[in-house]
Amino acid sequence: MTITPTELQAVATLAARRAGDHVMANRHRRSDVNSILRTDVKHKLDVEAQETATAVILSAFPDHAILGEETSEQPLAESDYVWIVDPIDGTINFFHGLPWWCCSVAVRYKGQAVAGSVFIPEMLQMYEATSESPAYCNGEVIRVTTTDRLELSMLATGADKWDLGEHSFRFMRKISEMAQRPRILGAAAVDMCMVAAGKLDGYFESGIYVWDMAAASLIVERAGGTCEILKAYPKHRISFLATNGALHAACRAELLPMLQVNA
Ligand code: LIP
Repeated sequence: MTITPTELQAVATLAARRAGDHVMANRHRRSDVNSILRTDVKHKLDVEAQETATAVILSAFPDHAILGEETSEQPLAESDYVWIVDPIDGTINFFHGLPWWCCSVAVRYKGQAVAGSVFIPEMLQMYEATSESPAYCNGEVIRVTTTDRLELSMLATGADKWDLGEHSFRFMRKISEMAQRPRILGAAAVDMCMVAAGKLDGYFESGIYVWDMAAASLIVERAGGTCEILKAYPKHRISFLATNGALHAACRAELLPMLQVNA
């Protein structure tokens, strides 16, 4: 690899920040959507923020590939470097005015995560990591918790966008039984950054997308935690677990069998 992780990190951070700044400057347009679905919104600012991040990435690395939430159906350019962009993770939160959303930019080299940045504009927090660095929040090194008792843990989960029925409720019930307190906060990458920063002990969702976790999973791992795709589905959809490491085996043992029966 000729480009260093630090160089890639700088561009990831700039792309996430510019995307977030664009959304913040247009917060008055939070109802400005292309369509409203039963469990999702297609937001104009999602599209614009992805264009903003893409412009930053391509001006630095014109021949790199970009997988973005808003353009995930398009073919990828041929490159060893693949950037993965979630322009607004937590779109529904943003739409309702809840500040728990972020802009996430990651880059993989030959399939391995090399750098990732998650910008949470309304909290003024920038989370970053490379494959060779610790994880940082606003330049300060962060670490996961040392909680090793599931019944004393705080675990975040989410409502699967495509299946709000019994499938989702089974997992929510299970997380509630496992943790001291469960939380459903609505933005996977923000939740994972909280795991990295030692504010949550773990996070699980039965159905998210690779762009929801690409940057934040590297940040969790570099903060000492453990991340795992428990199950993969077509079109970049996954069941995903991120923990402080100490709780990983216990969480996995509870959740994985449920996924095996839920084809
Ligand atoms: C969202 C996730 C959230 C999950 C939603 C959705 P988006 O991402 O961050 O945790 O519950 O189903 O995937 O669509 O706002 O980028």
